[in-house]
Amino acid sequence: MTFETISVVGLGYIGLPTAAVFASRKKKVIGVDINQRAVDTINRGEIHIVEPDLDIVVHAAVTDGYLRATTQAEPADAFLIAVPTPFKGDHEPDLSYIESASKAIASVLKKDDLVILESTSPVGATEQMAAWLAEVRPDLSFPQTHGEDSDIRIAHCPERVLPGHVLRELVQNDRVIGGMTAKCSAAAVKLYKTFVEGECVITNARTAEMCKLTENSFRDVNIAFANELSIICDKLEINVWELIRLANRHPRVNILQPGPGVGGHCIAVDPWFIVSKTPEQARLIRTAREVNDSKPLWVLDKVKLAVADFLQANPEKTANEVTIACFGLAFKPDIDDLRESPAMMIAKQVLASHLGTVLIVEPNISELPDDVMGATLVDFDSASRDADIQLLLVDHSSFKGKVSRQGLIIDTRGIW
Ligand code: SAJ
Repeated sequence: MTFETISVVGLGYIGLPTAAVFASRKKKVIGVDINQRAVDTINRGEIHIVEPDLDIVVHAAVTDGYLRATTQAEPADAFLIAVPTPFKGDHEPDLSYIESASKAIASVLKKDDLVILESTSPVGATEQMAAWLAEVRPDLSFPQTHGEDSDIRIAHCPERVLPGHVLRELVQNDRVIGGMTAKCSAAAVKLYKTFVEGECVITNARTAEMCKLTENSFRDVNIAFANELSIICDKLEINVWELIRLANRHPRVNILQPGPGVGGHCIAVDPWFIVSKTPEQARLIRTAREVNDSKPLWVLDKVKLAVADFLQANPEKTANEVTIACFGLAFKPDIDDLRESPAMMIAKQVLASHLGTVLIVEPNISELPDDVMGATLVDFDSASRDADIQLLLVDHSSFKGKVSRQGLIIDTRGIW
């Protein structure tokens, strides 16, 4: 089996880098996305997302003729589905993007093709995808009914790359490959070995699905532990960062860092996929989500208390004369991604409830998003000079070592 043409469905933060890396290994890659603007941008050799060095790799792949984007599925030897899996209503996983992607490729499938689900998915999603494919193509046989003799091979291979380091981690990280049969796994390993230098470790599809959810839940639970400690320490008047540094000197203790909450599109979402399948059993995982989701509210209470303290110390002033500066909006340090960001949520609420001026320092953007339009985007020095309350929300490198000395400080990241 050879993979001359590879189709990547969903050209976002995972799909586009994956497509570009396959193309950089001289595979013919057809990228498919429903977003016409993204398709046009890529076909110009440009990118619509922010990720270091991705622009260079995509530009080369398109100019050399190995990568092309389209809105319509086309025949290929292997298909990788990398579409979003958000949750809906009561934290139930929404598989509708996987459903439309699988139905879109089903019509162009041919005997011996390989279909890989890369999207982070609840346990059972790969089998569900196989069922959707079979529904559209009764003329082909699938592993769920024909085992090793099936015409089509199917596997789950979750992505595990860290935003900001995607191109390096795509190549270097180990991959968990969960085929629906042994032949499916072997085919997927062969495909990934085109560029993966890490080990490709074989398991079944359900374990691969659960493995990805477990990795992100592990991190979420560990961050929740740190966040809960920070609230406890605040009550007990102990410096939580010093405490964690000391505890981490124990050879078997490794606590993560507290912050204003957990953001991004993965760690704050994926644990719910475990909770929604096994609500009775996943008690700790659910509580960790609740602890992390409530941390921004705790920070907002701290801001209210700081304003009250400031007014008490400065009785000549009124609330509308108090200036608050928010340092950082991104969901984590040194990126410009403001989506699903606890810092952004806190800044928005501060702006909505505070009567005085709100300043924002975010070195990675050039204009404020609509949600915080009423605030003023300023540089570090002006904010630290003009604000009465300094609220540090993101530990961007450029904020480190530059302590803001003026006014009351609320440091949610422990860098000041
Ligand atoms: N955070 C803390 N304290 C910490 C570490 C992180 O508050 O000690 C916060 C961050 O500020 C951020 C959030 O957690 O708001 C998530 O950031 P992150 O750097 O932990 O993770 P992501 O969402 O950028 O990427 C994660 C990674 N998963 C793990 O490290 C287990 C990545 O490898 C996955 O590929 C990615 O999720 C994904 O796509 O699932």
